[in-house]
Amino acid sequence: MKLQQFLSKQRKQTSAGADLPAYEAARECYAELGVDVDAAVETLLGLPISVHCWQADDVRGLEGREGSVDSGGIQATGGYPGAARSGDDIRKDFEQAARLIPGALRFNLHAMYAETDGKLVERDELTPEYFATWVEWCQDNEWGLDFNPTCFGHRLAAEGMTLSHPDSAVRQFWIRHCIACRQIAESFGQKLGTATCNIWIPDGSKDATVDRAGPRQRLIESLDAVLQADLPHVIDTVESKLFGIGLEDYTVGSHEFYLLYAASRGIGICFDLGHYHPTENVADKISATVPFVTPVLLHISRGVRWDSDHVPRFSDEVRAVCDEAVRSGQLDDILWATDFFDASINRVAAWVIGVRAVRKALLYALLEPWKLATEAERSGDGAAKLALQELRAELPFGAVWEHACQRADVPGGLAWLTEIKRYEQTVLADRC
Ligand code: RNT
Ligand code: ZN
Repeated sequence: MKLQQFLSKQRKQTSAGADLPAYEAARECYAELGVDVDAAVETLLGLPISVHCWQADDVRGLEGREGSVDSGGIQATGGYPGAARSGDDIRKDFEQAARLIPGALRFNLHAMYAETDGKLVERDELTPEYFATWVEWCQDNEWGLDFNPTCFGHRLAAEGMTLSHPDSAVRQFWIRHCIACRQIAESFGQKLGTATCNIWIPDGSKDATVDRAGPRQRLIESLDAVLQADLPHVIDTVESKLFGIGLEDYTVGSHEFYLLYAASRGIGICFDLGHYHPTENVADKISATVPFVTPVLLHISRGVRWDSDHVPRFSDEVRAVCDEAVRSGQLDDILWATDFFDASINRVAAWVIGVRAVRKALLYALLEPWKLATEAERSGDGAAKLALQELRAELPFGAVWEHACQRADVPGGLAWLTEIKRYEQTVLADRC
């Protein structure tokens, strides 16, 4: 069968809503294992995922810079046509993506997406007014809005140092920028609930670093200065990284550094799935962290070799993170966000695939026969526990996912891809 034929058949199936008996059967099947499917779907659709704006335009931002941003190893590769060229394009693209993603959403902006009407505004002079259109748009769509200082892609970040820079004038610039960003996040929070303000910096060095303590000491002082004001609507988080291209030997904001900084200052931590050793288990960090540091903000991404930002999939790793988050019983202390960029495929589709994969993995976790498995584990029946984990792959998960999509009024199966193709032909094709 040709792909086109398959897609049109998919569309018919979905609009007919013919999956109800399948859902009923799935509900019974899970109920036998002690899982309440209706409750799982309810929880699933209520958990907000904060979707990053920077997938739409290959992390270019709206400051009028040429080319993509590569400082700190952030580099989108690929030349697929149709990248967003303006705030309006990004909004339009995300509206299309959101129509195809089930469940509650938030939007996540970087400071370099300020809309200044052509005026040059330095990053340390940004104020909430430059984000007014974003705020109104989120209000209209009932999405929350999150924020990030942009400490890369700037002449004062060109040496690979920002908040830990040895030159106090450079450091002060980035401190002022981060303070401005917290104020902007506070203004978002006042209008839309709360807003995360997540700090990631590219600081590090390429080779044979001899002063590892100095930059870290300076980073502590800078962060303390940034966090001085008490802003009730801001959720502050700090994000570590293992290395960046050109910063292979040393990262100032390493995992240990930020985890301990967050614990000592009572702020949150951000775990980005692409920022650890390839065999390091991010899922295991959740239960080790939440007793001490909350919230845990998760940047769902997919590391492939040296790139930390491929489109997430319904992978073992993402499923394990979702499993651990659900098992922790502390979903209120865990915040979901995405962070990836792929310029080699349709960018709106990349958003849809990545965010749907996270939502799917969350559903998979919420449907785990966890009570039975813990019972087996506690009674020392390791074989039963293992068998139950294996059984998960045989359960009628697809029927529940299809139902969740219908509940959220978005297409199931591959039917969403038809919408993307239509959008590509009618909107993206006109962009150059
Ligand atoms: C960078 C971090 C950060 C983001 C960027 C844009 O490696 O993951 O979270 O701000 O990806
Ligand atoms: Zn990230």
